[in-house]
Amino acid sequence: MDLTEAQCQEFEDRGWTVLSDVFGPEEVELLTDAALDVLERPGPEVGREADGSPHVSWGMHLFNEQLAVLCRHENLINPSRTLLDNEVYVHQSRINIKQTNGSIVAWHQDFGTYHRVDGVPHPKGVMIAVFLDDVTEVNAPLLAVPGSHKEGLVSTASVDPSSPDFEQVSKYRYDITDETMARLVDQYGLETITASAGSVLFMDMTVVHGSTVNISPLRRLLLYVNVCPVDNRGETYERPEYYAARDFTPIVPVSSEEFQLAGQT
Ligand SMILES: O=C(O)CCC(=O)C(=O)O
Repeated sequence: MDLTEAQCQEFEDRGWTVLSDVFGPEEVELLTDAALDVLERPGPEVGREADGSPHVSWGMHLFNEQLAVLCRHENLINPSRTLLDNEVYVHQSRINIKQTNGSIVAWHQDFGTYHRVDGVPHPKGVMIAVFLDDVTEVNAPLLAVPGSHKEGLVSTASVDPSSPDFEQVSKYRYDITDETMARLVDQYGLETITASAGSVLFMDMTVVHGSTVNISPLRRLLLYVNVCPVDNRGETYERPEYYAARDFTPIVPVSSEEFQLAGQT
């Protein structure tokens, strides 16, 4: 599978494109089981809500073989290679679960931290999201500013004493100020990204995005795979590998058949 010219154009103009029915119900189930398993891990790669329930797990491809194979899946890698016009490596992967009362994700650009903390030089990379639940307007969809990738880096650093690893690497947050957000939304608008389970989002990693608290009873489980071209590697290694890659080997895509076989072993 690869992207059409229209999908590539949409990615370039708006900053993202969504493909539906990339994965079928059985594959979604396989991935959901794998993701829920990883979220049971004690950490430190698992981030938690105030009540102790998991909301994120970084570096899923390092802890689960099925999820590792997903990160090499042809349906993720071939479109990314087309969009970036190069071979790619996985800079970061994560599981994001927003259960009932799952908390907000502040406005940010993934590239903000990748650049300032991990030393990724250029704003070239794709944030891929694999939808494992149906996401509608009611269960806290991703919100994003179309066209904001054209602005380059617009986030600012602020000290975040509430960060669990404040003393190590997450002393700063790279959020978007209220003033910048107001200007961007005035200029470009703000949209929800809704899609059914099995869909895949390809988003430029400089797009400004975030999400609200999920007050619905409906779970929202997404897998994220952030890839960069192999000539745009992280050059500083302050954070553990589950946040930021050490392996820059170009990914060799695996077929859907190989992916399904991985689930049977
Ligand atoms: O899934 C979400 O609500 C946002 C996650 C996100 O933006 C991120 O992990 O960078």
